[in-house]
Amino acid sequence: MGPRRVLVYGLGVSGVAAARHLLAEGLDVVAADDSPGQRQRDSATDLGIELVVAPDASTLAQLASGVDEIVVSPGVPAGHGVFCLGPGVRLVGDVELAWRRARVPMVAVTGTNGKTTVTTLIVSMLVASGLRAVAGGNIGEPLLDVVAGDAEVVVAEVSSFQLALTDTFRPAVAAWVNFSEDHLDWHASVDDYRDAKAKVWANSGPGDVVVVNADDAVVREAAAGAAARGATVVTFGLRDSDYAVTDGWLVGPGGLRVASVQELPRSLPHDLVDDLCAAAAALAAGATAEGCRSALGAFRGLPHRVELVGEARGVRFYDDSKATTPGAVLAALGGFDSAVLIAGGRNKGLDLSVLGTAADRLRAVVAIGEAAPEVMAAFGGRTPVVEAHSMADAVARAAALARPGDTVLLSPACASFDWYPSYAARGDDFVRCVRDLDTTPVAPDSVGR
Ligand code: UMA
Repeated sequence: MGPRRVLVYGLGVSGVAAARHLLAEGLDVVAADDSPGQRQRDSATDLGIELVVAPDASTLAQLASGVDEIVVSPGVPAGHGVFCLGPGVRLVGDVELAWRRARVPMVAVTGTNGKTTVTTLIVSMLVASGLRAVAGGNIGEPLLDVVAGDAEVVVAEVSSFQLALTDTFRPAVAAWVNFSEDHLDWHASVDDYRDAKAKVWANSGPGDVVVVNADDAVVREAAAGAAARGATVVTFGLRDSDYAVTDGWLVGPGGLRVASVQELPRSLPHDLVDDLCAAAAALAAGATAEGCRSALGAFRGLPHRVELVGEARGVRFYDDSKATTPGAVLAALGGFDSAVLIAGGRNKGLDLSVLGTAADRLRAVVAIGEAAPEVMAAFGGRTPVVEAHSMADAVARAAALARPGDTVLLSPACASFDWYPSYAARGDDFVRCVRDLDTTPVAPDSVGR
């Protein structure tokens, strides 16, 4: 018998979905939220459930003692009181709840960078192969809603926050795109973050496929456990992997030609790695090589991810506002020989000094936002660095520093919340400022090249 009364902590997108599904199953649901806005209050009213606002420790303990399980929203951080209630309290996340209800094969994708792109590609590859595939999870649509739909294959983008609260989650195919430091404002340590990610393979065994970045030591090491339990390991990477680039082709096991690099609208190094990962996962989940090829040929990238947004006097401007970690910035810079980097914002507790390792690819750096001093220190002496106090100022300074043939790249390594409500708003502002420079509009078929 499942639990009869459940507390849903956090009434955002995933909390509302969890409450709705549990109510429909006949459970008693109560919600708690530390800072509910009108939307959360309206949701509670619509659902007909009690909403407890910002419970203190004793109210929370009392609430917990009256429920069988607590559904914790992914945004509730590791240090929150809900994680200190003691061993008698069962905590669960929405991904685990969705998994318990899933009736069709599931593909999971995790990683520090690129997981939304890979998830999107896998769905397109499966759909182009004639399968009804639907994406859910961190990408936006609550996974509980997706598993309740009519998909033949569910492709779940899963974050470390979501994985931390899984237990029996066992996707048939699970890809771990890459690992680098992130979310240290949520996780207690980088080891805690890695351990949460590794839960994507915690239950993988015979019959399951784990898709492994061959060039990432952390990912490789975690895969060893899954391999020892009998899971099939499939590797991807630019070279020396089951899926790799050979003679200008994306090639799979047995010389399977998936797509020619020339026919891809995007072919920066990190694009190709994402493509290889997606093809490996999609083929393991029932896609055809032709389906993969057609999806890759049509994929022009997602907004704010190394997106070409303008050109002026021989300088190309790229919006990579989604890059909120140094790892993402280094991956993006790997595609350019000479760039002016605009970086900074609100640091998520990460070590920004590693940005300095890309100094030889950089003409100059424009530091922005709260983390500007850390960005400046990362390049101290090795690269010219200036500070800008608005996006317009940053774009104007970057344009002045760039020479014909250079790239200006907004790739902040930080969250946007010091200046903007979201990374998307930051990217949109960058694009506006670039357009104000009187740049040449970019033809769609040149995006991301
Ligand atoms: N809340 C509390 N206490 C807290 C923190 C939050 O009560 O300590 C409440 C907030 O007041 C709010 C609610 O919880 O009412 C918000 O819940 P949430 O932050 O868990 O977010 P959801 O709206 O449920 O959205 C979540 C994911 N959000 C996070 O992981 C932070 C969404 O990923 C996901 O798309 C959605 O579920 C559907 O599955 C977003 C994200 O930023 C896009 N993900 C991170 C990323 O990609 O880097 C991991």
